[in-house]
Amino acid sequence: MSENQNEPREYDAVRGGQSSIPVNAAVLGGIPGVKSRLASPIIEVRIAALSEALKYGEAGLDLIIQALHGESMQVKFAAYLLLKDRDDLKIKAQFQDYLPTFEFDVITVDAQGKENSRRKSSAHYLREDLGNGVVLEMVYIPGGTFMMGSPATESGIYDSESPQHQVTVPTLYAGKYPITQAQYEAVMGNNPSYFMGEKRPVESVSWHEAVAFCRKLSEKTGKIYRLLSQAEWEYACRAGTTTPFYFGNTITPDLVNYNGNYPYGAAPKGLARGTTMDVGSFPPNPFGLYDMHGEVWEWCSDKWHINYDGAPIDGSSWETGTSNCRVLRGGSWYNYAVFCRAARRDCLCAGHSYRCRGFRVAVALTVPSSLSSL
Ligand SMILES: [Ca+2]
Repeated sequence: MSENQNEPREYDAVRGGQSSIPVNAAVLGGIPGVKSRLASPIIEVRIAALSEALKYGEAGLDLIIQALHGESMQVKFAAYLLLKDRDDLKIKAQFQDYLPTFEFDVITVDAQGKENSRRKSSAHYLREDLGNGVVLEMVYIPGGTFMMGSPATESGIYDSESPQHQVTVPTLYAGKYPITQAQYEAVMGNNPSYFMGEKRPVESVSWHEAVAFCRKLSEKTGKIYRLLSQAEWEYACRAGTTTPFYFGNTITPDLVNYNGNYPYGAAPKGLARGTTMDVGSFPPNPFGLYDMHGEVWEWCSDKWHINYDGAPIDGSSWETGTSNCRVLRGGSWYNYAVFCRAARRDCLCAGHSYRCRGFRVAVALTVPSSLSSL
């Protein structure tokens, strides 16, 4: 909120002299004032009140912790941003109950594909109940700025990955995995996949079918689910890395499901599985997203363009142009390693489908700019 938070709001009564407080009015300032604002029907007012609560020590912290239990995801998330860096076991336990996180290892490899670092990390995620025990997990992706496309020095690059350009992506949630067959069936009531398995990614879906899934999921949940834009996809895939893969300068079949007969860089040949695998079979990227490289190509929302001349720089989907094709990212079980690079782009007519193409979903969460940089 841009307005001065110390100014009275229309529902505040300023206490002056000996006059009594009007019935149903709030006192500006202090914990009572914060509590009153936290009861406001206006989400932005509630979020601003959380920031104010920080001024009031333990009592204020308790109010922020209580906000984690609320109904509004925006308010919960604002509370999370205010609390997340506090090293307090009481707070961390609350996160697990009301705003869950998951832990994972972030792995990097050397030029030959041998592991050369491993660190523990964690990410916050949302759980969407799709019924019958089927859950959709959406991982928090903090907004930021990155260089989209491949540098001229990268091996195996295509013209379609250039010019490299700076893009700013707003905060979003992205699917932890590509949409699985169980999730697709729970929403659409059918399963078009070639390689059957409820934990395997759904494939053989056209762009139109992927968009229809998002529409139906939105109706079911009341949130706006959609495909990722290609800018969001690449930003989420790179997760702060600038190498061809989030693992480093190459991949191996121990890290990614791709055609191991055709490795990248100095990595040795390896397994070509010739099929999809259960999602989450391989280590995730630094954001906690799985299977971005390989497994299935992922439909993005954008229309196809042969390069990035004129591309949006705000993370939005590129909707202008006349192409009937839509963008696919990340490569698949079928592809050589070079096709699985973070920068690599492919396309297919929106009505076509194939057994190496699936999708991942995104959901936006509006976070006030005053909090998004916390
Ligand atoms: Ca993928």
